[in-house]
Amino acid sequence: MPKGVIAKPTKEQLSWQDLELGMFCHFGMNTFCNREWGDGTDSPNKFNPQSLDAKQWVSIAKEAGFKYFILTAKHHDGFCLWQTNTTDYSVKSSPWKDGKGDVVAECARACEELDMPFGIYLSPWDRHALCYEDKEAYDDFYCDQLTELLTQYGPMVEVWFDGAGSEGREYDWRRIIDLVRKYQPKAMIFNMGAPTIRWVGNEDGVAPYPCWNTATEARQSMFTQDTTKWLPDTPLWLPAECDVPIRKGSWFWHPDDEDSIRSLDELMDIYYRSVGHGTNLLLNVAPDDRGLIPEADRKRVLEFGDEIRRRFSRPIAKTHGTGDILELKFPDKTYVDHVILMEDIAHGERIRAYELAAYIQGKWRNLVVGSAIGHKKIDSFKKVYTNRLRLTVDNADDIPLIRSFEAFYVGD
Ligand code: FUL
Repeated sequence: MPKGVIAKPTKEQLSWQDLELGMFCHFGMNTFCNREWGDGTDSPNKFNPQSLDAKQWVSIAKEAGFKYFILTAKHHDGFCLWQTNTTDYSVKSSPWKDGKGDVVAECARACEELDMPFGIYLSPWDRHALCYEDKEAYDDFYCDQLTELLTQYGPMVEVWFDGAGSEGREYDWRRIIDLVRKYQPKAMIFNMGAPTIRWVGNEDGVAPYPCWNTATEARQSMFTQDTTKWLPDTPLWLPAECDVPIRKGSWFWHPDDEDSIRSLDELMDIYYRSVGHGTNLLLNVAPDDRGLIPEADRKRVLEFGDEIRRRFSRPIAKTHGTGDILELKFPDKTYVDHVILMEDIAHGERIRAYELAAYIQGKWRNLVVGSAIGHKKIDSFKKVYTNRLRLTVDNADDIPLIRSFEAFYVGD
């Protein structure tokens, strides 16, 4: 077995990978204008959610089993959801709460109350700010906005830097990243500058397989095949995050398009191909113009959480161990149709090839041939009746460390 230098995660990356499931929340001027990308000219008068309740948003996330929550503090239209001193184009100029409201503060408070890690999205591309044309002036402006967000709203789990609209544009990433490191050293940095997590490269919520935890590049946005230019101190351990909206084709709420809400089967398929491929899944659920998550989305998100729990909260048996071969035995023969494997990635991603087999009528029958395990691999197969399963690692960069090997019977 070759023993080279194996990349390892930081302890913050490790805990972030354990979160697995996050809720993304796109809310802002677009919510009131039936748009996905405002051009920055919509009047702040339009922003007036009559019943905004961030606690409802975060409670839904909590109840469904999501483990972090990310809000669009500013989207491409430049409208700021917090009481910023950098521009008038914000909640301050809106009729909502007589200009005294602060959506970022309400989300941060709800997250704190419900013990939900909180993060923000701050679009680098800004279609409102006049200074956007002046690179240096805009870098100052953006850094000021980021500083406000990083210093006034408590601990952050993640800062989401969206590459969309910024193709070909350079920002002062050194300065931006240093701000995150200074004020929120534990926060994950998404895909730009010196990221600690990378974009999976699509907006379908799915990762390829294998999706290794190490990478030296990732796609910048949906609008270019180019990869982002990262700073030299970007770590090699760079787990992927899969983002996807619950309503097909839209990140913001639009009236009368409940039909676009993904079915439970579609969401489960996404789950298998994101979390089940060892990445995190960030599912977007958008509040409407009342400032509430609509009932239809709420229902689907809760069904999704229930289904994950129904399938995977009660293993038939589980074990862990070290070495190339690990067996999982049950007291009695039973049906099995899923296995969940986790590597102890604190020591790096070591396994490169593995097989799963079941002992049936006196013989080992092969069920699965795989490559990466990493943080997690969910394998589903046609049900077998057995009392023994076996994991064989065929290729690894160092001694395999299996954090958990669990078997399930999910049924139809
Ligand atoms: C994209 C943006 O253009 C979308 O509006 C959305 O914010 C998505 C998460 O990222 O690149």
